[in-house]
Amino acid sequence: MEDNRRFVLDALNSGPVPGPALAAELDISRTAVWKHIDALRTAGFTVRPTDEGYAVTAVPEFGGLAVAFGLDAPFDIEYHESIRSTNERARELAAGGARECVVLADEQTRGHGRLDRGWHSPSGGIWMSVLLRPDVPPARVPLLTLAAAVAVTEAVRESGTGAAIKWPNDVIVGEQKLAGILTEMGGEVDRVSWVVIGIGLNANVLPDELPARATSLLAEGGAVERRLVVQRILEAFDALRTDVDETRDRWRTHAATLGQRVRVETTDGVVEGEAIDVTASGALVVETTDGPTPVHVGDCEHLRPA
Ligand code: BT5
Repeated sequence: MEDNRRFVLDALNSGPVPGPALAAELDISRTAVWKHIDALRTAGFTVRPTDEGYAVTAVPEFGGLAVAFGLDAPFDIEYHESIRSTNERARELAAGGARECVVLADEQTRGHGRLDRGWHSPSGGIWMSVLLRPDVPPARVPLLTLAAAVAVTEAVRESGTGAAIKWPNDVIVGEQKLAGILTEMGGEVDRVSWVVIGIGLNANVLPDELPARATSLLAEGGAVERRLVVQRILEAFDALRTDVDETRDRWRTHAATLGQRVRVETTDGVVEGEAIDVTASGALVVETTDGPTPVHVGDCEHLRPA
């Protein structure tokens, strides 16, 4: 059923299609085709019968089918109006053996950041988790976080908001946080079984629903069509995720952190100096009085331009 629904969506995305042609292509009855069309209408699509067949004339602003319509990336979308946490759900799917997919929600009731910090997720945002089964060693996983940050930054810029990346996982406008990324993984010491990349992007959300030092696309440039922003993020991420060099290059281009004096709090203490680069495993290279020092995890504060 799901595959057929996706096929119908893809066919309609290429232009009007006659019902009998869809039925023949999928080897299903015309009543079954009609049920797919009816489901699209229930999901908020306007589908009109025309001389050339069924034509989509309006797409809902958000939702699983809305994002799948015209999406050029190989992810099935599981959509929830409200859920505790999309990362939690994606981990559950991973434990159940699911392959690559995306969990998307309009609202989260228990969204979280790193170290169990809370993540405000009111209705109107983009809260999503991408479940991956990458064939990479664990040391390569942080690079997927960087690829996600690049994808979010580029999608946001396309929608007209000048954003930049703050190492390791924030997308910022000025000094305010627009998006955060939380990567979780499971596997063995030398083998990754699954990776969940959680992306929280304050989209059509009022700033007074967010914590201090946070901003939203709504506040920066006005409301966006979330389905299009999600599509651009997933497409850019899919194109980048296996390309280490391209990810690093584009990350460097968008990074607000490089060239800044930074203070990074790590579990081994504080590292302070000029941020000069990012490594192939996603570590920030900080030029300290002891020379270039790679920092793998930590909370980074921008002090001032070096
Ligand atoms: C992050 O953590 O920035 C990662 C956030 C990941 C959220 C996504 S939403 C989809 C998926 N499902 C989840 O449950 N999570 C992921 P961290 O660097 O630890 O930053 C957390 C801090 O950001 C909090 O302590 C607050 O200070 C601040 N914060 C909370 N909600 C925010 C929001 N909506 N916008 C900006 N800042 C926020």
